[in-house]
Amino acid sequence: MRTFITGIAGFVGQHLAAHLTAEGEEVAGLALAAGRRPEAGPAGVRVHEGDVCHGERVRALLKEVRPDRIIHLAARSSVADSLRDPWGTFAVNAGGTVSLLEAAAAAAPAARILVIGSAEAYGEVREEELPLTERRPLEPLTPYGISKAAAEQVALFYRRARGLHVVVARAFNHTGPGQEPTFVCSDFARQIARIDAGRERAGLRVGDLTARRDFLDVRDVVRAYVLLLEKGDAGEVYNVCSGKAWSIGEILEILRGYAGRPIAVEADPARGRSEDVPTLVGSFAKLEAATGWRPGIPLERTLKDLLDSWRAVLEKDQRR
Ligand code: A2R
Repeated sequence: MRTFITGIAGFVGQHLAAHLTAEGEEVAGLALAAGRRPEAGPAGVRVHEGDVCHGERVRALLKEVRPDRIIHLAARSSVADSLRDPWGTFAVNAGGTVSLLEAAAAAAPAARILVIGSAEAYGEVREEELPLTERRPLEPLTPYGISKAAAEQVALFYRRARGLHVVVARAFNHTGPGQEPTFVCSDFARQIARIDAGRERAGLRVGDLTARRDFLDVRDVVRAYVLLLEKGDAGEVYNVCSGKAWSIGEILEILRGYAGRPIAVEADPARGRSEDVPTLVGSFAKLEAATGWRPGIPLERTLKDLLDSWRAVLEKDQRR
């Protein structure tokens, strides 16, 4: 079985490549030429450089790799960035999905394909609508959410009109070792590791702590993605979530509990987000019914592993 992963050098891409190679699968992928860590990935993984929006390049790569499965992770993944550069986010997230699926229709029409949507596409939801099921209409509030809602529609179009075997994963928040510190859990963990190591004297800077999110461990997420490729129905959308909401403040307290010293907290208005959605929590009943998947790793362990991974990064830096 050969799997082609777009966005393979990103956070989820690296975990996914590691998961698949550990299962003995053949893995190839696409990373931005100018992107970070284009060489990343476990041994035996073939990483090709290119932009997912360049249809000809993607088509040529699919012809060369001849994948049985494609997982489309390449994206501008930050809500905050999407507010600064809505067009860039839309071009990559929606346009890149068109580009990939056009290429797949021409060069890998029999491949099973998973397109990654986002819970940000649900928009502002009322308490009584929680936990969200896939039937809840999408009313995105941010350029990122809009771009992901569009990517889903693109995926469903290629199923309907071109007969591709496309499944959509609607991913809620996820975190774990290797996540960029532009995301809140990783930001807090990195700051705590730096304060603990005496590299930072100021307190831990935080934005809005009230938003409530449904967090999964990235290792549970990649397991869900592979199961969806194997068992998901084409043309269907599946929430990938834990079913539990954690406030950002609760996450902060768990991480502070792992610190080696008391950690002062300072409010940083620059870390707040004006267009934020107050609460997102989903139901994974449809995913479980289709695949048997359930979340396996408790958030406390995920956060501990994340903090330990930042500690290891700092130690490595210090030894240089
Ligand atoms: O922006 P970079 O240099 O970090 O590269 C990102 C890459 N990427 C692209 N690849 C090919 N062509 C493009 N035009 C393009 N633009 C961005 O996609 C990065 O290596 C990867 C996405 O990885 P992360 O930003 O680490 O996101 P993560 O957490 O792995 O999320 C995977 C998927 C995304 O579709 C998210 O929107 C969704 O799950 O939550």
